[in-house]
Amino acid sequence: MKPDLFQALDYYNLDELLTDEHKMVRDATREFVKREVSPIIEQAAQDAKFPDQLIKGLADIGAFGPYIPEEYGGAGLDQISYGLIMQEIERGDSGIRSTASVQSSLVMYPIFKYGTEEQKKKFLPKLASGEMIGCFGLTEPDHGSNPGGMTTNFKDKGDHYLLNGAKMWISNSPFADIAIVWAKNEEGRIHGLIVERGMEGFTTPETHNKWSLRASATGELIFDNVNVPKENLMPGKSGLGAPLGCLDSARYGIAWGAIGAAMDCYDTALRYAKEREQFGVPIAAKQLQQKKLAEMVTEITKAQLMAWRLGTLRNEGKATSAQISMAKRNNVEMAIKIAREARQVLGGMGITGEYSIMRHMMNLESVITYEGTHDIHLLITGLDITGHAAF
Ligand code: TGC
Ligand code: FAD
Repeated sequence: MKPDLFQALDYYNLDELLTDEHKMVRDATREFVKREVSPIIEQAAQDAKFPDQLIKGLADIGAFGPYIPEEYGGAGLDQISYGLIMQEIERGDSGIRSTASVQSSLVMYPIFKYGTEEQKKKFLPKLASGEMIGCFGLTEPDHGSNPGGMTTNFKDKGDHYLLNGAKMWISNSPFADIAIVWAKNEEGRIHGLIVERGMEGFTTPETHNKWSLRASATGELIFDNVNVPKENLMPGKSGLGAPLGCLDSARYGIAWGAIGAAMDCYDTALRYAKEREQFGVPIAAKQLQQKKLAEMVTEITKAQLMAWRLGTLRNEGKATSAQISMAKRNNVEMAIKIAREARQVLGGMGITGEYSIMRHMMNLESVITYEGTHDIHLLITGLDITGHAAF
């Protein structure tokens, strides 16, 4: 892969809206990605192997639980810092951002929000330091967009719960130490359970042959009469709103992350267009290539403004789920379109692993599907503005 010459795009001087802390956190993450992620990520994706040597560095830059309070091992940062960290990591690779998103918003967040003090003390510091990795099991083979239909269930056996069922498409499952599992009790009410590797009857087979998110490990969670201690149920919230509340936080992170992938594609295409000569001039001098590049810069700038505004609303506790859905949907679509256009700017070279664009493009096919598909987020906006659920 070519050396990482990335230069960030800030067409509307958005840096002026950031605090010194935001810029420091962002620059530290950018430096980490250049130093640790860029040199190894292409090979990891080609080999379809999660580069677990990155875990400690991700923990050190505060990517695990950026907004979780310091007393539990988190970085105690605000929502803009969290977003900027996701942006910079996804600039390197969506799969690495996935690991950080899942750890922060889908594992640490539910334990922090819905867990007991004992659960927080037991798990959060180890998750923040990367000593422990978690995953989040909501999706099932027959229930993806409609998680409320889940059949994974647990029965009260007096001194423990008996868990049965299966989850699929679970990021980090093959190597996770714990899984946040959403399952129905005997009354059909959804609860979150912390299932630990090593519990008898709990297995996590890996899903192979993905063309997307190849540097991220994806797998299943199988529960065959698993005895889960009662103290592993998170008591703070039940019902579908509990997992969906975690998704709000993760979807917000993706709205920023997708900007990172788009910025990397744009930056690569711009540099290539200035260097590559055809018909005696750089292709950047041709109107058709300028149209592509000018539209990319415009769309990235709009997405940056949306993410920044959403971050300020989240800092004030005012962002709605529907506002988050709109930003996730818009920014991921923006990124995937830019990846496709940027690849064309590179001609044949665009399909090789010499450049990051094709990897981003393939990754974004997962990003546009997980955490709620493109269609589902549109229907969430539809419900919000009309009052009619069309799911
Ligand atoms: P509905 O009846 O609308 O809602 C049920 C209850 O949930 C509440 N609620 C929310 N609460 C918090 N945040 C949200 N975003 C919420 N949306 C809804 C709602 O108020 C209600 O509460 P209550 O108290 O009245 O019971 O539920 P529905 O069954 O009609 O479904 C609505 C729908 C389709 C929007 C929802 O099911 C949905 O979002 N589906 C998409 C599923 C999804 O996003 N799955 C993601 C799996 S995790 C993942 O992909 C991780 S990838 C990680 C990575 O690698 O980065
Ligand atoms: P389906 O729900 O079957 O949807 C198929 C198609 O139908 C889609 O186009 C969808 O938009 C459309 N559709 C569905 N319902 C409607 C409707 N009402 N109206 C119109 N169109 C509709 N899940 C987890 O729980 N944890 C994870 O860590 C996780 N990681 C993932 C990692 C990867 C790489 C991938 C690909 C997925 C991951 N997922 C995870 C699962 C992801 O959230 C689901 O794939 C997603 O929610 C969609 O579910 P589905 O694949 O079953 O598609």
